[in-house]
Amino acid sequence: ATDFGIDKSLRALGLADVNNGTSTGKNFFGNGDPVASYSPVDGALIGKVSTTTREDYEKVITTAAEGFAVWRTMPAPQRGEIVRQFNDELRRLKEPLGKLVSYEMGKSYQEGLGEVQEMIDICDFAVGLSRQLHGLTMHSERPGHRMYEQYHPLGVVGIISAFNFPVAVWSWNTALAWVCGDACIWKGSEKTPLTSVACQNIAARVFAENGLPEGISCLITGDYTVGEMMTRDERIPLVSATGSIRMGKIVAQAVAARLGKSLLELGGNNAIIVTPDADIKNTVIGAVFGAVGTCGQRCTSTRRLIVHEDVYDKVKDAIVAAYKQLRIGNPLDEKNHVGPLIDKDAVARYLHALKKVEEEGGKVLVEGGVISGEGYESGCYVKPAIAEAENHYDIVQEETFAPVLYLLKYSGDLENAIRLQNGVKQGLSSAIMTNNLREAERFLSAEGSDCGIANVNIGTSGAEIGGAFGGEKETGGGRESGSDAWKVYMRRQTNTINYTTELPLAQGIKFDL
Ligand code: UN1
Repeated sequence: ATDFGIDKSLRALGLADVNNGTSTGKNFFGNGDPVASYSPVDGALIGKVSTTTREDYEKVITTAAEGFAVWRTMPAPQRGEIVRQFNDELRRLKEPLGKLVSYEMGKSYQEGLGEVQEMIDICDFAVGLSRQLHGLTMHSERPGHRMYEQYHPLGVVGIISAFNFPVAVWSWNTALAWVCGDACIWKGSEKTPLTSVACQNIAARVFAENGLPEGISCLITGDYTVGEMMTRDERIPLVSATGSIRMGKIVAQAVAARLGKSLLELGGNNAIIVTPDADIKNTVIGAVFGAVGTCGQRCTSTRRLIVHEDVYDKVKDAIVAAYKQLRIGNPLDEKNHVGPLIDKDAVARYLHALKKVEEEGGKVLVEGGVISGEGYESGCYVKPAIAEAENHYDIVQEETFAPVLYLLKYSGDLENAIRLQNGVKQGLSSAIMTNNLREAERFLSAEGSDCGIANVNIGTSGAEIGGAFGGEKETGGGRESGSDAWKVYMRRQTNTINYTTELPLAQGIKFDL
């Protein structure tokens, strides 16, 4: 794969030897069978990464625990300084890393760069946060007593991330966990193992240059059985998992069985409500990017468009016309909007959704299908499709990780649209397009959207790192990234100090000896 500078990027990321070889990366023990990474862009083998055996895992967890013992005693602002250095490396390597993300995962180069930008942003955020891990002080009910709370590092944190954001989601977790004083063990997706090794190499270098133990950042590789080693391991107080609802339920149960904490960021079934007062031009931009960006493989992708009958035909025509302009092809070629799906299984699920929506009575407006011929040899390129459907269809109730957009019609009051929008099991992201203040505020009110993210006059995807990211219901309830999401990576301790010569009991209890 010499086109588009892939080899050069691999070299810049220290991955030159992975070309058809086996890489273990830095500080990463892997003696299991190697997993091969094939690019969905051109079907080529990019490299192989060894997987983690049970024995390897024991070494990793020991190394991580040793790393944690040192790291937790370092003042938080000094930990922030390490994250700042890590971020310098990300800035320096933004292009090669963005390119590798694009090549290994299939999203457009612009989106690959955008993903690395999210890493840079969260690191900036984490550096500032390293001086702001604040607790509260309280007034004690007893004289001569002081009460306050403080946040301590939690321990070794497990991170399970998905193929669709192979680097950003790790960094949302790890940048915060690091300034909070935790060591991290990351299991990236087995579909994108090379981006994981690239990130691990950067982190390992920064820790080594600062004379810090390697175990503060660890990587494990493999399928769900490797993830299970972490979810069942009581030495891991927190498991943060991003992926499907099916996976999340398994993780949650395994972690809960040992009373550990889990942070879940699972599927979405995100809708944009388009009211009669919507700006149609902006609606088209928001909806089309939301539905076809990352080839519909974001957890925030727009799956449903809930349009008022008064503007339905206008919106429908404008969106269908916009889809005709879409260029599908090699995502490294910046003239293309849409790259491939991750693999052939994803293509099969996409085709199933198209078949199912018709079987349930839907009407296809923009025909889908797999694209073949020159430039499309990987078999993973598909046409973004649109179908008119109804919210209660089984297939509409599901999250299909592909560029299939369902057009739903509502009539009457906004309440009807909100009912449809909330009428799914998932609760991640939502949006309304309207210039009507009353409608916008109702959508954001307690009787409005039930999602973790609710936007006005922008689409459902592309959240900034500064806000807490996550959703309700089957999306899992976790919050990552900005706001006060850092608190989950620390343990809170309430301290009461008596500086008198007496020992009065709380609640006025008398206990005379
Ligand atoms: C994901 O798809 O798992 O809001 C994360 C967005 C991105 C993150 C998506 N910032 O679309």
